[in-house]
Amino acid sequence: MSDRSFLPTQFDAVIVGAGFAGMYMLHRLRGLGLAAVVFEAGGDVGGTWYWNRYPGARCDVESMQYSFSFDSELQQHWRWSEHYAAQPEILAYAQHVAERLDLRRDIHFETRVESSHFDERTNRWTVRSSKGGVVSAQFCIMATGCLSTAKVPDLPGLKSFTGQTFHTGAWPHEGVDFTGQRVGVIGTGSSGIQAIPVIAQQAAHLTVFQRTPNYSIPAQNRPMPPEYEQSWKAEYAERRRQSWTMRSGILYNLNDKPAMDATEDERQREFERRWQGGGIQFMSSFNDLILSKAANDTAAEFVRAKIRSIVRDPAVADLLSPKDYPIGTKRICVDTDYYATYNRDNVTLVDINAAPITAITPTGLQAGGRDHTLDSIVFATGFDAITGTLLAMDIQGRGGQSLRAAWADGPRSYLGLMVAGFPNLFTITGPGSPSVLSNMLGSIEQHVDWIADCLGYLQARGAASIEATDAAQDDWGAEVTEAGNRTLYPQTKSWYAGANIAGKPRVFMPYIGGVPAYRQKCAEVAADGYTGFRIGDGAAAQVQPPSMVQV
Ligand code: N01
Repeated sequence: MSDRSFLPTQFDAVIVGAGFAGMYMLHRLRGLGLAAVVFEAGGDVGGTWYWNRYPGARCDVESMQYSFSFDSELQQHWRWSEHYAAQPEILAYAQHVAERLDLRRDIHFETRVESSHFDERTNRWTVRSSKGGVVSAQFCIMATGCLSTAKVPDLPGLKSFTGQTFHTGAWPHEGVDFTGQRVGVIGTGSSGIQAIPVIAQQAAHLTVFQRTPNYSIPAQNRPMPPEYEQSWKAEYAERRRQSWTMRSGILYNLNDKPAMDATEDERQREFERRWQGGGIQFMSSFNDLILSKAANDTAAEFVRAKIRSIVRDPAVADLLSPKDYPIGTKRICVDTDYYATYNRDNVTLVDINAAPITAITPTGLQAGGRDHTLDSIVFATGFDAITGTLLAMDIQGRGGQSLRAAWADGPRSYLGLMVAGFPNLFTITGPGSPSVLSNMLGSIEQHVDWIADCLGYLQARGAASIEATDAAQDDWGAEVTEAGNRTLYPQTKSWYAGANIAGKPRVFMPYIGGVPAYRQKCAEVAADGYTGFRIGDGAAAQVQPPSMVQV
């Protein structure tokens, strides 16, 4: 057996990240006979599901759809225990896939990529890892995820806290026992909303520090009904195809009627039906909820009325009710018992919009001049989304231009797949693709398949490089912006637009034109010989390594 701590320096491709994207990419590249290596910062496969182990972590896309479709045997034999799978089960699924496809032998764990530089003479990328290793590869494929750089606010006194602090996106693997503790949770996005009800059951007292209330729909989670599982398995291929015709890439029943065409009674009945059905399909109650403010207001008011009916203290219900942004324009949350948790005697809600946190103290925190004594603080404060992880690396393309400089005014890309000036560098679910507005697993598969087909094409042609043209990138950027502007999304300060990170350019990053339009565009580009890309002929030079280097 070869020593796994030493690698030859030459590869056809380096893949950064061993979440679902990196795993499937590796599988596809092997199928093309390409030599590929994966670098992964974590200790195992799973990406998001490796890191986000906070109590209550669960997917908001139903299990039957949040899974790989490329392996028919796998989707037939794998059994999900719940309608919405919890994090341990999704991680177990990722591990099962790694074993089934024998992926781990080409993955180097606990190895963070620090830099990746393009050499124009050789058309190759030189990739350096945190362990000091250097490899060279013709292609560099970023499978780094959209929500992988956790963000802890830079609050004064943070280091002075004598209790424990946690971030939901980097949760200790051994778990945390909050029994008997006074716990503070800062943040009420999807992660906070899932964690709060579970922590409240364990902690002596839970104080939730809320800056912006969020709209949340009950998951109505349940054990997987066997007949539902069977119905999917009987028609998996066809249902997957149908899901690609849906804007979100998720198959569910979209009501094709505008909200304002319905009577008040019809609207209430439809919203109620969706609320009882649970989950993000609430936003498909009518076809214009993200397009028309009047339509959106009716859905938002329905949720506010639900909050008032669940939360006993009217003042708390009012604080929990979002009022100043349209529903769905921050990622809609999906919960189990979130609002009802505020009826518990051991839960307090603090409005840090009115009374901001001014400092973390040795014994807790100060908000609005008041001291809150805490044993543990949980930061559910989100991520530097979509671009954060890419920009944390030192990526340099043609002429030594850094990605940070190229994206100084916001990310620019062609189809979210490639960036002009960065030949042979691919991003899986990058900015400008449907990514976080879609079923991530479906979008990952589509990107990986597109990239693999593209590399197969280049291989057959003996090409050395592929690069997005400036013109194609500009046109696509305009399309992404226009698609965003046709919706209510840009009206809201959200992580979709970088608004949660100080100094980040305010650009609506994902493509909201829908999965069908996007898939069609990608397919047409490929079928037409990769229009909008410049292909450089002549084989990539093989630069001989000085020796084997440690990675
Ligand atoms: O992060 P978020 P998240 N002081 O950015 C608050 C996916 N996901 O980890 O809105 C005080 O949404 C911030 O307040 P505000 C999903 O795509 C999916 O919860 O900026 N508060 C907000 O309340 C999701 O959207 C699933 O005013 C501060 C919260 O922290 C994405 O991940 C589960 C603050 C951050 O919310 C991110 O969700 C979990 C500060 N300095 C996550 N900084 C499912 O599949 C931030 N906040 C169900």
